[in-house]
Amino acid sequence: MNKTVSIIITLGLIVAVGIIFAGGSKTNNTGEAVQNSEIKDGVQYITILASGRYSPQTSTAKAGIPTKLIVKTNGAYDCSASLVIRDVGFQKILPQTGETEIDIGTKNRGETLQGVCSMGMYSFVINFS
Ligand SMILES: [Cu+2]
Repeated sequence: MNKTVSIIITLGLIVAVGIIFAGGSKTNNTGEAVQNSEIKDGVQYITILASGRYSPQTSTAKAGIPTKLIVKTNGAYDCSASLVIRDVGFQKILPQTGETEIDIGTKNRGETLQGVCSMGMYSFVINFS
C-alpha cells in the first residue's frame, strides 16, 4: 500500500516536472510563442510587437539572408512606440496602430540586433545564428 502511494507521488512529480520543462521550451518567460520569423521569397521577416514593451524580448533568426523587421503596434500610447535601432540608424515614432517595416540587411552568424525605446526602458534583441 505504501509502495503504491509512493509510486503515484513519484509519477505525479515526473509529470509535473515534464510539464514545466515542456512549457519552458515552447514559450519564453512571458508565455508567448517565440516563433516569430518566416522566410518569404528569400527574405526573412521577423515580427516584434511594441505594446508597453517589446515582445518577444529575445528572438532568434537566421544569418546570411536579407532580413526585414516588422514592428507591429496596436494602440500603442506608451514610449515603446518610440523606437531606436542604432545598428541600422533607425529612429522613429511608430504609428499608434499599424506595421512598420525596417530593412536590417543581412546579418552574419553571431551578430545581434538590438532595439530600444527612446528612453531606454524597453528593449528587444534578435540573435542571428
Ligand atoms: Cu521608454
